[in-house]
Amino acid sequence: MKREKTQVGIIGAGPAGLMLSHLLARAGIASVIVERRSREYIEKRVRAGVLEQGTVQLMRDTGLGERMDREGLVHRGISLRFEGRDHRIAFDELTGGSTITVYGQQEVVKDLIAARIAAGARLHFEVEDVSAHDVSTSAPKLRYTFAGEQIELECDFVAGCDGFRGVSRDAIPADHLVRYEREYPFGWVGILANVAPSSEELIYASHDRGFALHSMRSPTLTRLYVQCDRGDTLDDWPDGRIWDELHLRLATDDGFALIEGPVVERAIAWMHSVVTEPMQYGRLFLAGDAAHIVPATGAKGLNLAVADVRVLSSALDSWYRTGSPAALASYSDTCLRRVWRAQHFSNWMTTMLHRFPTDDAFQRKLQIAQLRWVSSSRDAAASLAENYVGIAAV
Ligand code: RFL
Ligand code: PHB
Repeated sequence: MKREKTQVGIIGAGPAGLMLSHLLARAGIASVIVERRSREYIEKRVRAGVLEQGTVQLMRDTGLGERMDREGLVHRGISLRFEGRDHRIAFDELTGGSTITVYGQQEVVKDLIAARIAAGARLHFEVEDVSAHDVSTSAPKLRYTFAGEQIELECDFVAGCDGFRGVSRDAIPADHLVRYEREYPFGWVGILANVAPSSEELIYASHDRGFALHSMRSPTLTRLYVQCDRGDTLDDWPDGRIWDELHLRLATDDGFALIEGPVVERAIAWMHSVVTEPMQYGRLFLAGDAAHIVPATGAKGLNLAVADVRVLSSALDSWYRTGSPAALASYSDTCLRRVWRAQHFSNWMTTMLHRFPTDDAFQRKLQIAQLRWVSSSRDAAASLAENYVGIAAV
């Protein structure tokens, strides 16, 4: 077994792990990232699309803003579509100027990888059998196999940034963790179509047949989602059925025309909320989807991952600079305040916009009443807007 050393051992090269390594490097703290997938795989993984203002600003402030500012699409609002009409939520007017930016998660990941590699980072792809050890001592370790060689990496700290299906949580004794969870009885069939978006802004549609979302990645790439039943497979959703449902659910009284195009990517995502508390055990810190996931309706997952590692990098910086463990000790509580705000918002958006199998006609009337209120009361619309663009203080 070959022995290596670093200050912070990071499991996972998603947005959380890569951004953490980037922020630590700026503070002069060394890290090693171990990722089980290939670089090509993670750069192609199509996921989130919406960056909060704070995420955008962090990218800019840390030298990652150049391509995002050129190619990202700044949006000043979204549309809630129901009863055949659009109801615009004007983020900038309602929040004192805040906006969101549509820039694909895989683009953020590409930019982070390029920046890390240019800075000479130790970023290892296709690493196998990663496990964390001795995390309750002052000498935690990662063990893994890389290029056929078994490695033991001695660290000061371990960051579990390995997503929802990662292994870092396994290093925490079960009786130290509480898991809060809600499964929704539906998912989203998502497609990426090689065609210009049919609308300039995102459209969140609540229809008697279920939810649909019109989003985009660029002036020539449209991202679309339709609510499906839990347990459906992609075989249940040939392209024709997806387009038919999108046309029905996105229809308006004034003849909205959804433009079809070749489907270049398709996947199903289940709507699920999970929080594991606390987000720390000894010298192991969980960040991003490894600690919590939200249903995609609020567009919060990637933004929460970035917010976590921002808190973690500054707490580690404080420990290395002053020797004080205070900021590290409050990491979990600090993050969980934002996480639960985002959980509430994501749950609220999800229940307001989707059709549940148990919903009756009464429930649908309530849903429509709520949608009318959110889009007609300035205070209600401002609350949606404030949460969507990202709350600075929670
Ligand atoms: P990731 O991105 O899952 O990265 C974890 C990384 O760890 C690796 N890994 C391991 N490496 C080594 N050893 C192991 N044993 C490992 N196990 C796992 C994985 O290969 C991976 O590279 O987690 P991270 O960094 O916490 O980032 C979280 C985000 O990816 C996630 O929250 C968002 O994609 C959620 N999400 C959205 N978030 C937004 O903020 N805005 C959106 O608009 C938005 N839309 C979405 C979404 C997620 C979706 N899906 C597919 C669930 C839309 C969809 C459809
Ligand atoms: C996306 O563009 O992929 C997207 C946008 C908004 C969401 C979720 C996903 O709420």
